[in-house]
Amino acid sequence: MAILPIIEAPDPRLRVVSAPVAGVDDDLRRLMDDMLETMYDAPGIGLAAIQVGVPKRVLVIDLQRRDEPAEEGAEPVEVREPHYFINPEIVWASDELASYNEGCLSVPELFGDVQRPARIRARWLDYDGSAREEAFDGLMATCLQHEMDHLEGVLFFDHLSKLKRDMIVKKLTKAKRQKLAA
Ligand code: GNR
Ligand code: NI
Repeated sequence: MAILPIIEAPDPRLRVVSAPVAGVDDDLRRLMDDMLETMYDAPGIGLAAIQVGVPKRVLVIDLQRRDEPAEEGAEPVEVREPHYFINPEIVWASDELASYNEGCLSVPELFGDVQRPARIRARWLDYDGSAREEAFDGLMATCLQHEMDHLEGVLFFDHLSKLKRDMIVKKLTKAKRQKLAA
């Protein structure tokens, strides 16, 4: 497994529309393993393939990951619950919306309240290529929609008011300029 560099905005690669995956094979599973390791290392709760420069409709999510407080003197116990989504589609979304203060590994240190459907039903291919369909709510619904936006080249701040979006883009552009000058 490998930790891959995460692309940060503004970068035109994050605006690419990712292509459907034709088949689930060992190469794709290796990519998903690397994405998961990259996400845990960052750390984040989700990662889309385009964030590591691969324009495929693949994403990973793990909301559970935390180091459990261990017994005195014992090693911390890692609790992992990875989810893999290939070619995900939303087949139903609630009219009811939920707001969450979202962040993004490609938009470091900046946050904004985004409104999205509170509940969704999604269809996708699993790690082994089998078809799945399930309903989600809470943070899982928010995170899955955030990741699926990445597959369309959409970032969370695209959902904010022009004023807030412009503020974030300005900060990102300044941070990038300082990085290039360093
Ligand atoms: O780690 C992440 N946290 C997060 C918090 C609120 C809403 C969405 C997210 S996803 C983000 C990781 C990321 O950038 N995924 O694309
Ligand atoms: Ni993101």
